Amino acid sequence: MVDAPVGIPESLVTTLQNARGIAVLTGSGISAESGVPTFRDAQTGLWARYEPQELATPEAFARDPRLVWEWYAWRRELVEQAVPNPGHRALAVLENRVPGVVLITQNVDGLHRRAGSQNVTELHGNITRSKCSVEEVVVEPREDDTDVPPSCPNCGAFLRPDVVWFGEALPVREFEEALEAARDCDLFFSIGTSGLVQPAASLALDALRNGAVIAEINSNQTPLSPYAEYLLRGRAGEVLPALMETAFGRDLGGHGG
Ligand code: BV8
Repeated sequence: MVDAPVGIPESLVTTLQNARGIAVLTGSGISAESGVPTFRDAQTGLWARYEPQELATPEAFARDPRLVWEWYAWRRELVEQAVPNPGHRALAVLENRVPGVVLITQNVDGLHRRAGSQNVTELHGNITRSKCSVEEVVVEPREDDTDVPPSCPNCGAFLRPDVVWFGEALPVREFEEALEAARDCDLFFSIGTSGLVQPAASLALDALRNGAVIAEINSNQTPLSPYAEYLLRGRAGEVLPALMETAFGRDLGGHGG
């Protein structure tokens, strides 16, 4: 195990440059530097007294649809004000420089696509989309609908955020894509995730079982750390650009965001 608090290990650069297949799993830590609170940070202000796992459930929505809708409206506002950070942009560069990179995210903030990544698998949905809570189709509220939550224009049921709540199954196609990428890769990056939420957290071990090298980029230790060949301790917004620059040179090309 190579524990590189700041520097980028040469052998990781070589592995990155020669990798046959790369899979990347990101969590809320990669969006922290864009001002999007992680799940384990204390929620701020009004939401300080709620646990995300209490609000991000079908039961909470059934019990208090207004509270849950307002919590997501607050988070959606944060996400819409957020800007992709150098960590997101470095992953867009990686996708440009290495064919076939699969970016799997647990995040629902859409910042990877806004940073220029094209091939993004959103395991837990996307907070900027709404869907009918009965028909499960993605649909936006009518302009003049000021109810909280708003109603489905088709059937009148409550709308809900198009995210996967605790206790809900992940989207089948996305999870199969993620499993395939984890099993086919020879280099698996776990970036900014505490690795506590299943089944996303099992992807890294799937990769390991299939012979991949694990590289973890995180400001803290996680349950995955003991299995990682490379532990890059630090902020994704600093480590990822340094890694890409070392591996691919400075002219990283600009990316929108
Ligand atoms: C399912 C969308 C079954 C919603 C999310 C007991 C044991 C095992 C599993 C379970 C169990 N009991 C219940 C379960 C299952 C449950 C689960 O895993 N629970 C956990 C809490 C134990 N999982 C589920 O319910 C899943 N569904 O199992 O369904 C099923 C099957 C068939 C049919 C029906 C049902 C669904 C899980 C998805 C939940 N939805 N998000 C929303 O956003 O509101 S999960 C949500 O939390 C995120 O998407 C993300 O996945 C997770 C938070 O994790 P992280 O992203 O890792 O964030 P966290 O804050 O924890 O960590 C941040 C990390 O970044 C830290 O390590 C920190 O050090 C680091 N960091 C911070 N800053 C930086 C940084 N690193 C680098 N740079 C920085 N700057």
